[in-house]
Amino acid sequence: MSTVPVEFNPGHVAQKSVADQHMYRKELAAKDPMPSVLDANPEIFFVPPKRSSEWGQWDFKPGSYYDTTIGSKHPYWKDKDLPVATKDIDRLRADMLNWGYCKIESAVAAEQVAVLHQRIIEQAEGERLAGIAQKTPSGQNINCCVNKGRCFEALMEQSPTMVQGGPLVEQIVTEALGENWISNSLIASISLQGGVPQALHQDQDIALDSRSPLTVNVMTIITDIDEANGGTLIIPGSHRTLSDAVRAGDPVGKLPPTINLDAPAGTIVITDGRLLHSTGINHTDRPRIVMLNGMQHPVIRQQENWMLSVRPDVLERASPKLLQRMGFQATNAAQTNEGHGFGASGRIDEPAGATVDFRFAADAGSYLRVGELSPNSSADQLNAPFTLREVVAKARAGGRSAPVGIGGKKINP
Ligand SMILES: O=C(O)CCC(=O)C(=O)O
Ligand SMILES: [Fe+2]
Repeated sequence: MSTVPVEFNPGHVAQKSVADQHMYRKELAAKDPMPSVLDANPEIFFVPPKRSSEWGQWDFKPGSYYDTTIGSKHPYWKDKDLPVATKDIDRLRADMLNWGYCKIESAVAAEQVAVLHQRIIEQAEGERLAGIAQKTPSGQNINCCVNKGRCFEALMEQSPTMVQGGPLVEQIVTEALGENWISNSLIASISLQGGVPQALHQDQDIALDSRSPLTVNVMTIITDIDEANGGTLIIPGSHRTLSDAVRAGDPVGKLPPTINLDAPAGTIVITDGRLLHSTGINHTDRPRIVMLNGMQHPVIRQQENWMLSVRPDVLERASPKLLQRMGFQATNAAQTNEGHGFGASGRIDEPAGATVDFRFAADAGSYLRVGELSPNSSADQLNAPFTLREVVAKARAGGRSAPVGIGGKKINP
C-alpha cells in the first residue's frame, strides 16, 4: 500500500491550523453579538438554574435585566410609541419593523383560550404525575404539543376554529419570512413562582447579520401577562440594533432597558427571531402560560431527511460520528425529540442529545409517544412505557444529569 501523504496526518493538519490561519475567524467571531452585549451591559447576565431542592432560593439583584416593569410604567419607555394590541394590519407591520414585535389583539377568542388553557393545565399536571415533566429554570415546558390535544393541531395551523385571527397572523408571518414557512416547535412555556429568569437570547441563532428575520415566534398568550407574573422580558428594537452591529462589524454597545411584555390572554404576539428576550420571573402563585410556536424559513433544515430515510441496517452499524453528522445529536434549539435534547451541545456521542433510539423504537414498531395526559389519566396511562422515559433514563445512566431535566421530580413548588 502506498504511504499516506504527511499533509493528511491529523497531527500535521492541527499543527498547520493555528487560529490566525483560519479563513473567516474574524467574521465568524463577529457573528455572535452576545459577547459585546454582555460587555457593555453589565445588568445583563446569566442566572444559574436551581435544583429542585433549592427551588426559589436565588439571589435577586435589583437593577438587573429582570428587575423591570411593563413599557407604559417604565420611565425610559413610557412616552415611546411601543407596539399596541391592535387588529390594524398596517400598525402590526410597522410595529414588527420598528420594534421587532407586534401584538394582535384578541387573535384567540375567549372561548378558544379557555380550551387551550384547560388542556395545558391538565397536561402539565399529567406529565408531572407521569414523572416526565420537563423542568426548566423558570418552571415547566410542555413539548411537542401537537401530540397532546386537537386544540394544538388547530393552533399550529392557525385554524379559525382555534385562532379567530388566524388569517391575519399568517399574513404577518408570511410578510416576515416569505412563503411556505414551517413550524419549528410548539411548546407551552410555564413560568412558576420561584423560578429564575431565563437568559436573554435571540431565537434566531444563525445569520445574525440578516436584514430580515429567518425565524419568528408566534406567541399565544394563554394567561394575562405583565410585570407581576413574568411577562416575557424584551428589549424593544434590539432586533435591528443587534443585526446592524453585526453587519457593520461593530460592538453592540449600551442597550435600552428591558421591559416585561404585557398582554391580555388571547393576544398573539409575533416576535422577530433577532429580538432579545427571555422568560420573566413569576412573583405570583399562579402559573404564567404562553404558547411558543416558532416558525422558520423553510430552507433552514437538512436537504435529505436522514431521520426517516436512512435504512435500519445502516443506522445499526453507524458510528457515533456518522450519527452526529446525519443529525441524530440534538442541540439546545435544534432537532430535539419530544423535548429530549434541550440543553445539549450537538457533540458526537453526547447522551443528553442522542436521538437515534427514538428511530430504533419506531423501526421496531414500539415507539410510544407521549400523548394527552391529565390528572384523570389512569395509573396505566401515567405509567405507560413512553419511549421518552427510556431515552432519558439512558441519558442519565450512571448519575449523569440532563441539562434540562425531563423525568425529574415533581416541580410544583
Ligand atoms: O417563556 C417566555 O416568555 C419566552 C420563552 C423563550 O423565549 C424561549 O424558550 O425561547
Ligand atoms: Fe426564546
